Amino acid sequence: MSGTADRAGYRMCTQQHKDLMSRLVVVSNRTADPRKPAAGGLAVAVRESLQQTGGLWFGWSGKIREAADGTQSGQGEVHVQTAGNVTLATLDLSREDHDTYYLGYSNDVLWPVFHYRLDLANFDTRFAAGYRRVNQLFAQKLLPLLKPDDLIWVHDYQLIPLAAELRAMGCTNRIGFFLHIPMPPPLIMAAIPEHEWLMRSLFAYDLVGFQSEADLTHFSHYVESEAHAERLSPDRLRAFNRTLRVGAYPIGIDVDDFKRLADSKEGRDMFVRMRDEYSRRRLLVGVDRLDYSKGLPQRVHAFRELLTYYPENRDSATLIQIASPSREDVGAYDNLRRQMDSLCGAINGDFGELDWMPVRYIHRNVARKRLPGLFRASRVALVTPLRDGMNLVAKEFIAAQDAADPGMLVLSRFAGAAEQLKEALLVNPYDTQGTAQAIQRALTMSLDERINRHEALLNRIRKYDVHWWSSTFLQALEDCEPNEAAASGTS
Ligand code: ADQ
Repeated sequence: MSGTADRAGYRMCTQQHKDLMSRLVVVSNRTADPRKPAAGGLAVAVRESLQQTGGLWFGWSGKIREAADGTQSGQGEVHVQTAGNVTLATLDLSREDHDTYYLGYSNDVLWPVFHYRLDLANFDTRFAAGYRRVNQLFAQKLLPLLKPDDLIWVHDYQLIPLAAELRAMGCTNRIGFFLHIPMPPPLIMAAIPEHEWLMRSLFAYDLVGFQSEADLTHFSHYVESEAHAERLSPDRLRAFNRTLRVGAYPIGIDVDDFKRLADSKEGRDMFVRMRDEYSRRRLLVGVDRLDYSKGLPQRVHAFRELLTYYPENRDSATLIQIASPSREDVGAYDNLRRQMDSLCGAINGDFGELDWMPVRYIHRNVARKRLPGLFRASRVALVTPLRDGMNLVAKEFIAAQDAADPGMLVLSRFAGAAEQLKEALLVNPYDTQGTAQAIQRALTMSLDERINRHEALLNRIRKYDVHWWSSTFLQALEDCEPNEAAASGTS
């Protein structure tokens, strides 16, 4: 990873970043009030970076504005709100834009393809038009709010063409982009009818960051083979008359913050409740959004194999699988929900006893403050996505453990986190028997081995935490030379 910066380097970056004169402008599909406790890694990192410099956070309000006459006129007004030294600027979307940009292109084209699921993609041409229209709308509404030396940080797949749209309107600011989800190999990317436009759009940024070295390699291969990009140095590519800096910046968590949550009264109460409730059992845990990228059916199959081939786990091993509802208005998610209901029902029917249910499947949101106690009470975490940009649950599980008696992480080799978390038990989630063997190994691992592995994992997630991630990315963006062709755009 380009995480070559060591702890000293990280401190220097943070210090330099605090001294920045530039204002930070963050753009993401959704925003959040930075004064409220943040739920995920992105919100934590963005909140902290914004609070250091003061800044602007721009995105969709989450609201759909229906125009009385059915036209597009319901959208476009920017709502500005101040939250401490951060300004939140949001806009509503029309029904048509929401359905094509968000449900359509973002969630029914880019999400499946970037997670290698061509079979689930729906290449409807109206979606691409809506996606471009909303990125143009974002650019139009953002431009008047910008100051000349603002540093702009754009997040994720919903906003790939935003810099190209801004450049076309004359914006010359430094603009960075971070992709939170995987970058697929060139031939998978090439299945998207608009792939050339999308990848060319990325060259309107000054810096593009990926979660892993594998993602960075896929992007480099794509632009070298499809766009004849020239590699100027390990982190600089030239194509479309632009020089782009690229790097792998694996996102982390705020380890101390998560540990504090584990040690809070609620965290401890939850731990004691779970430990007492399952004192005769061995607890396994999975926490995910209910998404087909997370490999949930394969995980339940692997757990079934565990009970079949290692019968000593019957009447003992219990899997708590929390799967929060997600994108329920996209068809593929409905199928997954039905599949999970049936798989979990079958395993409980086939193996359950009057006083033991092998799987407790919870299809609801669980409050974040309850997670650390649940993680600490669990002997094993199953983080087995079929593809994942990073996966923060893997890191949260490590942070929540008791270092004197830690639980073990079973981690998919296809999660971005696997590049960093080598001391976890890495599995191929498609190989359900192999995964069952790894789970058995985790359940029977000696205390010494668990302690050693956990120590190495904890050190790594501490070194490359969320503060390292944001400060290293922003420092690299600051260091980018103003691009001679910045205003010419690439679209
Ligand atoms: P997500 O796909 O949402 O994020 P992930 O990184 O696992 O995936 O989780 C984000 C946060 O949501 C974590 O803090 C986790 O605790 C929380 N969470 C997940 N499921 C939950 C549940 N059922 N109940 C309560 N909380 C839950 C995208 C990419 C990832 C990447 C992140 C950050 O898909 O690969 O790691 O962005 O870049």
